[in-house]
Order: sequence, then structure tokens, then C-alpha cells
Amino acid sequence: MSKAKTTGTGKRKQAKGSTPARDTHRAVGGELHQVAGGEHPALTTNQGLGLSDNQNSLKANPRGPALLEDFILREKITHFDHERIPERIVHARATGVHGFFELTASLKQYTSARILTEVGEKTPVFTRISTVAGGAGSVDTPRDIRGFAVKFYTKEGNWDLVGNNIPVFFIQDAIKFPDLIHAVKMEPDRGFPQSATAHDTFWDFISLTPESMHTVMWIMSDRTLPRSLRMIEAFGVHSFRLINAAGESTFVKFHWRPKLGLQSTIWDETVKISGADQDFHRRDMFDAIAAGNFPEWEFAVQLFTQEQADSFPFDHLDATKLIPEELVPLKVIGRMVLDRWPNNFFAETEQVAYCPSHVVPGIDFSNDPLLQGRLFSYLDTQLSRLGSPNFHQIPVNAPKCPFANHQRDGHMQMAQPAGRVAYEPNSLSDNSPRETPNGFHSAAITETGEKGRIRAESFADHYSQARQFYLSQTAYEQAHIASALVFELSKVEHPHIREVMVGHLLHIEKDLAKRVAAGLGLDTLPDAPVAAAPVKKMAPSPALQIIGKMKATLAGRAIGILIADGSDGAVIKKIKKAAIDAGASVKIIAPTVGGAKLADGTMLAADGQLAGTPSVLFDAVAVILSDKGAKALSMEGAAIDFVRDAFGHLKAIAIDQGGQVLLKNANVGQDAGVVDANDKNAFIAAAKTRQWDREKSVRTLA
Ligand code: HDD
Repeated sequence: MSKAKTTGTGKRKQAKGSTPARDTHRAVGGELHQVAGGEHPALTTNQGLGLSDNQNSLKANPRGPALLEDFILREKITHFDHERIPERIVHARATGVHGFFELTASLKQYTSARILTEVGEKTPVFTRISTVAGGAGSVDTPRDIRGFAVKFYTKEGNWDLVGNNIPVFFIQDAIKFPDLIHAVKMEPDRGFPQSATAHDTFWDFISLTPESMHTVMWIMSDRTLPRSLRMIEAFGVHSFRLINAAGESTFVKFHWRPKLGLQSTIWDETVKISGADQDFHRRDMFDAIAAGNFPEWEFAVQLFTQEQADSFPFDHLDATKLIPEELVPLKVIGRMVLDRWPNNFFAETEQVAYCPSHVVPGIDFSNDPLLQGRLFSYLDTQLSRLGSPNFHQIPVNAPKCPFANHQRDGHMQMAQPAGRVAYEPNSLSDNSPRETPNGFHSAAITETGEKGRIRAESFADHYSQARQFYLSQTAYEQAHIASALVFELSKVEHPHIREVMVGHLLHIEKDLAKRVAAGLGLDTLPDAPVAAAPVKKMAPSPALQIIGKMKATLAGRAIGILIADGSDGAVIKKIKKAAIDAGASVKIIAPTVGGAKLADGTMLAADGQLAGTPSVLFDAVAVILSDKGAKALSMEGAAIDFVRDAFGHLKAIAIDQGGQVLLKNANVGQDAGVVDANDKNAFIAAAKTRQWDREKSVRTLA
């Protein structure tokens, strides 16, 4: 037997003109394992010992057993075995991006927090956008709330605003959080479903928790099916307090509004996206950042006094309630731009540790009992997740301003404080570091009343805002909510849970209850449960719609052009240019990834192969085919699905003569959203929006 030594270090030739994916990644992340001058450093162990062979373990003979002596093998495998840390119990799946926050209007009158008073000052941020229920490896596009956590590295310490893309929450008191999460996560005896609310334990808990009804309306809306993480709103949810230099406090709610406008997908589209691209949202963000299309949000506040709060027909300390914009208008005070992909996913997106208790002087908490519980939970979870009270030393968590105290030691301590003094007060070290008058002060609030495990009476109204939300939606959005409820409840195996839920809907809106009951095949409407407080009439709030907040734009959107051999290159070029000029990205899709031979004999490379690049990945499509190409594609299921889905998902479709043949063979109709590919203006106008009027012709909504 020869002692041939295999090494994997042979130089590979790179095909001319090809750019390996990892080079793109380097461009985004900027991480290069090179030292100055282009020299590669030597491969070493963690102790700095140079490695001469990273391909073979140490063996007693070429075919013999591995030796325990092989400390190099043991170090490598041991490190690998310990690579994973516990994933977050909720919000495990996420996309994180660096950026900055810039203040555009000062709140000096209300707060001493420098980040909210210095107009024009840019503060670095790290923003992590997540789903809630699924594990770290779950799909990006379940029906789920999106977490929206922003760490502002301010000059006065880190401020974490840990919000969601929905302004209300399921429960009023933190003591119910473990129950809620146990109900929504995969069922413990079977380990499924992963990242889905459509199962018995979730709806069982919800049906017995009337306070969740308002949030249920939101999660059944298309808000939980975002087109892109760049197109979601986000909210701080709770009321917080701002405190000014005179110690006066004002209540505040925080809002993020996407520059690209709100946009969601349609349920059938979402389901298919999940199959076509598990990383749809993460990839979309990565591509946008790499292309320099940096997502941006406006930062806005609702400010209100205690007197105003006392006049609201709900309790603002109850996280199941929102303050309609019509009651307290939003004041835009800044913007956030995300412009830098992390160098390393684990080091940053995974290890970042947000805590709602991370505030800066001038920002304080309200008495919202959900928020009060959160102030404990997040620090606690970081200790088990990151394994040490020194998690603030991990670069993504470390403040970018100086910080000093006498906390010492602990697992993975990276700092090396010098000197013999680790206590305060002291005279041996000039009593340094010292307390500062500019440090954090809690709002001076007088509390009175009886101690007890009590739910405030002002929290008893569970249906009025749920009704207001439903009645504020367009007819299309109402239909989607009804369909979502039918879908979710039809996955519930226990009929009594379905009935109790329909009973709750009777309090929200009778027509909704009837639609859902019909969709579930209930012959009679169940009784509505006794409501703890009468349902109030509240004026509809159009600001709660998605459709009303969509922007007619192609900025940040994607267009797919389906071609085949014989397609007309001039038409393709014209459509592509018009879409790019309008701000969209464009992909050419062909039966083979090598591309297609156009009518003029030239080859056009494809960005995606037909079967792997369905129309669900685009906001609008063009189908440019020769008669021969149309005939060939009419035999391809993927091509038939391409146009059927584009039509069914209410997208604009540009067609030439061959495209029309494919549509006909796929039994796809014609309407105002199906336009002549030669009329690029008509296509661009139609592509900027969804064809809502088409919906009634493509599906029966509950
Ligand atoms: Fe929470 C994570 C948002 C209620 C306990 N939560 C977490 C994240 C977001 C939110 C965005 C992910 C942060 C990240 O990206 O790392 N949570 C909310 C919102 C809530 C809320 C908007 C209500 C308004 N959460 C809530 C309650 C509790 C928790 C009531 C417990 C009493 N949340 C946690 C946690 C997590 C978490 C278990 C898991 C991972 C982590 O904290 O860092 O502690």
C-alpha cells in the first residue's frame, strides 16, 4: 500500500469571466483572510501552531487506527462540536444588517436623550428582523409576525428598541408569555408544525384568551406575509416615557415606516415562495445591500400626556391596544438606513443581544405589565444563550461609547482591568469611575393602590379595536382575513376550538363570523362568549390598511422576463431597460441556465432556469416568445405555472405574440393587467401595483 499523501491545496483555474459567489460575498462582507500585500497567512491551530497537513488525521499506519495523540484532530473536532449555542426560544430565524440612524427633528422639549435631540447626528445601528415561531433553520415566509429589533449605539450607551411589525400583542401580562409561546411552537409530543400557527394548541390557547383577538385580526391579515423585509412597518408596541431636562415626562409610542411603502404577498404566493426559496427575505436583503439599494425607514413618534391618555377610550398601558393615528398623529423625527451586511452571521446576527431594558438617559418605561416582564426576560435569556454575563463584550453588543464599572471576572472575560480597586466608593483610585448627574434617572412617578395579582378593569375590552381594525380594511383585505381564518381553523382537529373562535368573531363583526362559519362548514352560528366589556363603536382608521399604504412604485421590486430560443431580443431589451429605469431589478429566465438563442442568432444568458425561478419570485413578469418557443413551453409544467401563478397572484404580465400563445395554452385570461410587451409604459404602470380587480376571477374567497 502506498503512502500517498492527499492534499487539497492544488490551485484551481477559474473560468474566464466567471465570478464565484464567494467573491460577491467578500465584496459585501469585506472579510478577507489575507494579510497586507496579498500574502495568505499560514493555517494554524488556535495556539498558533502551523499546520503542515489539514487533510489527514494521525494514524498508526496508513490504514490503521487514528491515534489519541492527534491533538490537532481533537482541537478541530472539539471546536466544531461546540459551534452551536442555544437558539432563541422565539425569533430564532433572522436577518441582521448594520446601518445608521439620523435625527431630522429634535425632541429637546420632551427628552434629554441626545439621540433624540441632536438633529443631523448619525448614530450607528444594528437591526435584526426575525420571524417568531420557527427555528433558526426555518423558512423566511411563514404566516408570522416579524420582529424588528434595533440596537442604537448612542454616545450615551446602547438603546435597544425591540419591536414587531404589528403594533399590538397577544397578551396583556408577561406572566402569560410562556403559555402563549408553548402554544404556538411545534407541539411537544410530535415536534411539528414548524413555524406555523395553523394547529390545535395555538388556536386552543387563543380561543380561551379573548384579549388576543385584536392581534389575531392583524396576524390573519396580509401583514404577516410581507413581500420583503424592506417593505414592513414596525412598532415599539408599548408606551414608553420621554423625560426632559426639567424631569417632566411625556408618553411616547415609536413607529418605523418603510420608504418603499408597505407591501405584502398573497397566501398562495407565500406558500409557493416558501418552496421556491427558503431564504427569500434574507436573500432579498442581501441582494439589495450588495446592489447599493439600501433600505430606509422613517422614524416617527406619537407623543401624548397623561391627561390625553386619561381621555382615550382604551388603556394605553394595555399592549393589546394601539393609539389610532387619527387620535394622536405621527411626528416623523428621523430616518434609519441599513447599508452594511455583517461580516459574519454568527458573530453578529446570532450573538447580538437585545434587551428592552437597554435605555439611555431621557427614555424610561411605562407601567405596561407586558413591558415590565420583558425588562427581566431578555437579560436572563442572554445569560443562557450566550453563556456569560460578559456578553456585552462581544463586539456587536459592546457600546461604542466609553463604559466603566467595577463588575469583574466571569466566564469568557475579555477585559483586563488593572489595579487593586474593584469597588465604589474608594479613596485608593480617586473614586473612579464615579456616578454622574447626567446618568439615568427613572421618572418620578407616585404610585398608589392595592398590591395584588389583579388585571385592571380598563384592560377588559377585548373586541372594540379588533372590530375597528377589521372595519378599517378594504374589501380585498377583509376577504383575505376571512380566508386566512378559514385556512387556519380548518387545520385545527378539534371542532369545539373552531366553534369558540367563530363565537369570538361574532363580537368583532357578524359578517366575518358568517363567512368563516360558512368556510368551515358550520351549519349554525355558535353562541358568542360573554364579553367582559361592551364592544365600543370606534371610527375606522384607514392608516391600518396595507393597500392604502402601498406605493405605486417599482423601486426595490423585481421583474422576471421569460424567454426561449427564438425570442425577440429588441423587445426584451426595451422591457428590461424600462423596468431598470423605473427602479426594478430584472432577471432573464430561460429553459436552460445557459440562456437562449434569440431570433437574431445571438445568445442571451439567463439569470435563472425556468423550473427553479418561478414567477412567485417577481412582482411582475414579461413573456417574450417566438411561436416555436411558445409551443415548446406550452408542454412545460413550469412555464404553465409561471403564467398561471403570475395571473393568479394579481401581477402585471407583458406579452408579445408568443407570450399570448402561452397564456392561451395555460388557460390564462386577459384583462387590464395583461399588456402588450411593445407598450412599455403600459407595462410599467401596471407593474407598479397589483391587479386587485382580478382577484374575484381567480379565486373564491371565504
Ligand atoms: Fe420578546 C426576543 C419582540 C414580548 C421574551 N422579542 C424578541 C425579539 C423581538 C421581540 C423582536 C428578537 C430580538 C432579536 O432579534 O434578538 N417581544 C417582542 C415584542 C413583544 C415581546 C414586540 C411585545 C410587545 N418577549 C415578550 C415578552 C417576553 C419576551 C412578554 C417575556 C416575558 N423575547 C423574549 C425572549 C427573547 C425575545 C425570550 C428570545 C431571544 C431574546 O429574547 O433575545 O427573552
